[in-house]
Amino acid sequence: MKKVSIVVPTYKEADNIPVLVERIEKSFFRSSYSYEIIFVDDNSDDGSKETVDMLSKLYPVQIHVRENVRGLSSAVLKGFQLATGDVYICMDADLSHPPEKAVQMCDVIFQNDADFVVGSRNLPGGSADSFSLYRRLNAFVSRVLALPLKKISDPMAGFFAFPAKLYTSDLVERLNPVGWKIGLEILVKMNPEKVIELPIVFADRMYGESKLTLREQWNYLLHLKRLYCYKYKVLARFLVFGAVGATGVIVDIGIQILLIRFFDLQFVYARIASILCAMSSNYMLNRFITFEERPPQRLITAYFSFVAICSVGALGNWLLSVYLVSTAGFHYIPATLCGILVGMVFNFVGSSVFVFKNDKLKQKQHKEKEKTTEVNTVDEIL
Ligand SMILES: Nc1nc2c(ncn2[C@@H]2O[C@H](COP(=O)(O)OP(=O)(O)OP(=O)(O)O)[C@@H](O)[C@H]2O)c(=O)[nH]1
Ligand SMILES: [Mg+2]
Repeated sequence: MKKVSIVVPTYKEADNIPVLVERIEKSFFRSSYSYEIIFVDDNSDDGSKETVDMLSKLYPVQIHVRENVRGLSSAVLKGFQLATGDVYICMDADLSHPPEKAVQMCDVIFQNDADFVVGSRNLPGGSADSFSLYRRLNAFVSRVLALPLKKISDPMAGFFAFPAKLYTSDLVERLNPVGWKIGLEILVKMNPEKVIELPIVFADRMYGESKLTLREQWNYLLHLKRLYCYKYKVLARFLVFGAVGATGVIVDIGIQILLIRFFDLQFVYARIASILCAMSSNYMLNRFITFEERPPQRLITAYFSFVAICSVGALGNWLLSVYLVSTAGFHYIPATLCGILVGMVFNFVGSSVFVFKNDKLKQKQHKEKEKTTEVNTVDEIL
């Protein structure tokens, strides 16, 4: 008999736990699978542990309470680490994911040889009708942004299953999630051959509060950036670097207008100030977005090397465009574009090599630190 491990991350879900266990038991009782449920709880202290301990006398359930770590993704990974089944399933505790679908997901894995099964809200037969307009719009934009990573209808899904044998130690090494979308992370990094989606009707949570916060939305963007850099490597990072550069142009022009119009500063000085502001904002954005997983050790030194590199890049940009116009007979617009491109490549390479160094050991340490300080819940953010 095949065994299924159902991993459920929980934070303050004591009221939902008994209902969830009952519904899983009921559907698996009629199936040809045995199961275990592993709750990974981040010290909710709301009776969840006592509830599961009591239920464990009747059902194959256990709870692992983490005292000092917080975070949905790392909780799910902890659950997979403890799992002993042939198939791993991840689902929410709040009954948004119909527990009855779990059996069907296993059937699809065993009978259709699927490598990954996703419970999708966006297929015919599935839905998330109870979502507010804001959440629907949010889900739509998030979905479109994730499309180039994996072509599935619901890349945001938190209800998914895969055969345990695909969860290799090599995969675990490469997982580095920020925020909530652990399913997408595993999908991109496992890169399973046969992905099958099943429609699910997503229900509003029954009890308890949502932990979806603005911070999570930001984490999602950061997560996408990481996955794009994982999949498309240097090209993705270069595009992010370019986007940061474009914001620098806006800062440069904006500050210049401000200083000249409202502070009556002479153009020469306004120019110095606005260029410095743009360089500083570029540095910060690159530090916290483009190269966010490679924080430099010495912030001030890194800042000055960034400014130095960008200054050389700007000089190169100027020299090349002037040369193209005066000597090579280019029109000034293509000449300027060539100058910008070459300057940007120079800045990017210089920043990657000298400012935000790709030191594997330090990145590993940073990743470990991130795992233990992950914050996801609303009460810690407010
Ligand atoms: N272990 C752990 N579980 C968490 C944490 N935050 C949320 N969860 C659980 O992860 C699952 C999804 O969280 P939800 O709050 O339901 O998030 P959501 O589904 O996006 O939002 P709503 O359904 O509107 O509440 C639930 O089972 C939560 O209890 C956390 O920090 N640690
Ligand atoms: Mg939920």
